[in-house]
Amino acid sequence: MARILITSAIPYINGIKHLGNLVGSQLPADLFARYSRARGHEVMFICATDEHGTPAELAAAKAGKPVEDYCAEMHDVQAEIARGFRLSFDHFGRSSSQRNHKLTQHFAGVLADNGLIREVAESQVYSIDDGRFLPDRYIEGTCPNCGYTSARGDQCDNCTKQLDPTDLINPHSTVSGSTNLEVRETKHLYLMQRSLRDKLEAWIDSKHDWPILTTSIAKKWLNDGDGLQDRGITRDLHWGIPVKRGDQPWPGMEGKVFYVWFDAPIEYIAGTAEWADANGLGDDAWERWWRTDKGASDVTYYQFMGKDNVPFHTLSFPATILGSGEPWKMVDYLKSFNYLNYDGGQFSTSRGRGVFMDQALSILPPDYWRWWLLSHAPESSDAEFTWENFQASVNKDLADVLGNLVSRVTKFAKSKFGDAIPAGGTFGAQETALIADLGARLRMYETLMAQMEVRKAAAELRGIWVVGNEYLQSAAPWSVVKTDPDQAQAMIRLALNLIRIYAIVSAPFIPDAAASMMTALNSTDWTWPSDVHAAIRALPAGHAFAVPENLFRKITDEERAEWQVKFAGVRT
Ligand code: B3M
Ligand code: ZN
Repeated sequence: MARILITSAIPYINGIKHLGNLVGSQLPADLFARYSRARGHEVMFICATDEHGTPAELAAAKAGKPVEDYCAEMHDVQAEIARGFRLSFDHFGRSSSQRNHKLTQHFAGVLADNGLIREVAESQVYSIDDGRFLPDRYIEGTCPNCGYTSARGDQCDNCTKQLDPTDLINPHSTVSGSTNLEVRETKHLYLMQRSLRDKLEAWIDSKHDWPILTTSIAKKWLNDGDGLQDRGITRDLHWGIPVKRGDQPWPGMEGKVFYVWFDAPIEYIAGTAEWADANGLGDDAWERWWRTDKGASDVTYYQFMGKDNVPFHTLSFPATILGSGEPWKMVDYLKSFNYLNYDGGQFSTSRGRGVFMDQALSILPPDYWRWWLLSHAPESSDAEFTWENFQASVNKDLADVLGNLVSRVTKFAKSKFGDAIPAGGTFGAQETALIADLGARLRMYETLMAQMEVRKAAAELRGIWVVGNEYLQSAAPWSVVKTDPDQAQAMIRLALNLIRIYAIVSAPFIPDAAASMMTALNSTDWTWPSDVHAAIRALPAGHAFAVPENLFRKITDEERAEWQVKFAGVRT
């Protein structure tokens, strides 16, 4: 039994995420957490909402709510949707927690003590009428590059050029619309990442087994000309973690907060402390996952995220940890994902294009989405959601292959042999061959799951379902029962046990269907079928079972057409 720490990138608080966000971090992390638990490992699976920065403040202002209230409400909304998708976090924390305040201020303090923080004087746009600086999305104006009139302070959405607020022509405040702006000097703290470059490189180079996507992004930012810059870790904002040096005030930094990307990854640690607090446990309970001097040296730590988050997790966050000089657990394996596109374009939060998590659950149960998303995870390249593909996968894989096997076997068994597993006959050549095939496929499935090869593992699982169907097709107990009822009983005994094995191994992908299958089989024994010979005989003759409700329904062509229109958003 190993100890496995798993974190998913923490979703921004400002709105409900779409399916592309889900499949890029939280869902595959959940798959791996469920699988690891099923194999008997001790798992700590942490996620949280990312509550700071300009997106949170602006979304709250748009909703007409104080930012604290907005974040508290949206946290509950996201937590509820996560439960709806059966995401099995041990804790879903909040980056605005007191735990994160304390830890973030602690890290800034030790980094300063270690000489890794410097103060930089900068020019920033200040709004006289609003009485505040206007960073990032707080300012809009005309793009100096393309003339687009709604370019933001950090980027032009039209031509994608990265901008500085001071670059904008005719700028105005997005808070008040005021054009009464001036450039003022302000001071910020910078983390001196450059001086940690060699340490970071050595650390990245020691990760021989990382996916190419992860390593190539890390290396690009490490080596590209101006890749590894010292980085501003403070902002002139109201909402956020106040800049302090440990628990001491930081002279000259009054009224400033830490930059959202400085505190967000620290929330992985703080979220585990929140978990301990929520369960009435002491500090040692979370420190044994995070402090290598307190038991975490035997933890293996896995992170899951979309590719756009990789630089922050391979360079910035490790710079914080390495720079602290303290014995914190660092990531062992970083699984990153490409993008999921939507029906010939991109998912777009601002244009409402694509399927969002709440909408998905309003039309179909979570297993349907989990199966499609995981079996099409954007691993080696970007992937695309189309309604045709979704309909085909659900109807074929789930309804025809798995669902049909379960309903056919249980209904036939009940009608011919009653409510208990029949006792007649013995396994013959066909059964022996199936058991051998199943064993080999299960070992392959385990290997792929351990390697987090999500798509390939899904394909192998589908293969495991298919061999059961092929067996039934050729063994044909429904015909054999007429000539050799004992042999038909042996086949059905095997098939009912096969359903239990399918429930256990499928549960990481489709937990609800797996639970229904186990309930129908009247079993609570979720022991992993490492020994297929034993597992195929686990439910003995005489064991009662029931016919479950239909596990999966098919998606009709009419539904597909209707949803295609409904989720198209406003195309431009
Ligand atoms: N909230 C970005 C995102 O949701 C950011 C991730 C933080 S991980 C520490 O994609
Ligand atoms: Zn532009």
